[in-house]
Amino acid sequence: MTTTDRSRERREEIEAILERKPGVREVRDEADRYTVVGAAGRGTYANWLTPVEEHFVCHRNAIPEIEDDSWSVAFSGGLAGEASVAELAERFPTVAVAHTMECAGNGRGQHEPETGSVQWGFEAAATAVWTGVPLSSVLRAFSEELPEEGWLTAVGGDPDEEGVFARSIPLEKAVDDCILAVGVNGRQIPAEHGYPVRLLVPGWYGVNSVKWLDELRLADSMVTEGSLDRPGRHARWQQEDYRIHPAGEAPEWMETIGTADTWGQLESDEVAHPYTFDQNVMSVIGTPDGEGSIRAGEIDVCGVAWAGDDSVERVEVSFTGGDEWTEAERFGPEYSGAWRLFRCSWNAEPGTHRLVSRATDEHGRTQPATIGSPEEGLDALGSGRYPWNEGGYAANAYLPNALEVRVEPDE
Ligand SMILES: Nc1nc2c(c(=O)[nH]1)N[C@H]1C(S)=C(S)[C@@H](COP(=O)(O)O)O[C@H]1N2
Ligand SMILES: [Mo]
Repeated sequence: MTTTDRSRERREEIEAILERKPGVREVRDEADRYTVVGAAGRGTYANWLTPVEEHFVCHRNAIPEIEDDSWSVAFSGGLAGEASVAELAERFPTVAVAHTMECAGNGRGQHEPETGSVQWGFEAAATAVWTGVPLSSVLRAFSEELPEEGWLTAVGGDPDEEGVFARSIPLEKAVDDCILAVGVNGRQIPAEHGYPVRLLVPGWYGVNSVKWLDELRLADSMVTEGSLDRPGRHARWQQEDYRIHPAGEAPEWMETIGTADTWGQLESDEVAHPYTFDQNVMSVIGTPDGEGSIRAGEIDVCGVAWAGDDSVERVEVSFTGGDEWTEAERFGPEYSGAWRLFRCSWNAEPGTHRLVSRATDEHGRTQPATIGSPEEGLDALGSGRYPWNEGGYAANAYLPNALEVRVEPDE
């Protein structure tokens, strides 16, 4: 397929998604390589549950045409066998997990100078309830004996021009809380979200939750070139893309790492170029939404905050662009891997105000105010800035997410 054909196909796919999902809008992708739509407005972040119509979509290849649940998942490496989706659903218990899906490129559009690819602001985040079967039960059933440690590689069924879409996660995470999902928010997973089955990795960046799951492989190491029994490239999406590295530095390929925690990797010397696994602490204000103006008086400022599989310990809101802070109250559902709602009351006086939120996770890590410069490299973290990185990954600075609110006198 030529680049123009691929480009036309992508445009058609995006148009069709926009028709099905009124709550999203297209996001700028410089290279036109991804199918990407994001939440259309801030209102999404004033609710705990994101309707599928407002849930962002992100993938690289065309949606594979899959007819029904006779689609099967193959097990390989330290696993053996094959199971159709219908069989999986019948054989294993049905469970549900709440998960905040966040693209590792969320906030990429806030890097200055600009990095390539999809220019997300904060709209590549959404929370849904995914239903399916526990991955731990499946792995136990399709292995002779599960080892204590290892890596599970998930391969997507989407045709990739140069190889496969494959991602590896530590076995420890796989058996802890991952599921093979067949449903979302009470209905069958729509095609663009991975029908008929996807891996769902609660609290980790979206890229780990492989859609249109085709194969699960258990091995001692994460995927490297030549480690799958398939033609083409295997390791691009694990070892090259989705790595946090300074401009001009090629990420070092690794077989295994000690800590998967993304922020932990950034802080330690073990991994020079962190992998994007669990999500960094983040928050977004949902209401007021900055559209139009509001009447002066006492109002509730409401939003969501998350920290991957860690919990959110504190949320603060500033009505003065970050000069003074008020502690917000966390409320609503509390699930590991999903965001929490926050609110605080604001006595809005006439004028224009800059509202911003910042969250702190259970390890005491607070969202930095800004993203650093390319020259600072990953050391920016030491001076309290989120590291500008060439792929624009895992950014969680709070000032770029500030919103302006116009308040009219209340007559
Ligand atoms: N097979 C496959 N799975 C994939 C992708 C892909 O390109 N192919 N994109 C990943 C990325 S980058 C993200 S952010 C999430 C987005 O999931 P969603 O479209 O359901 O929101 O899917 C992930 N799973
Ligand atoms: Mo993504």
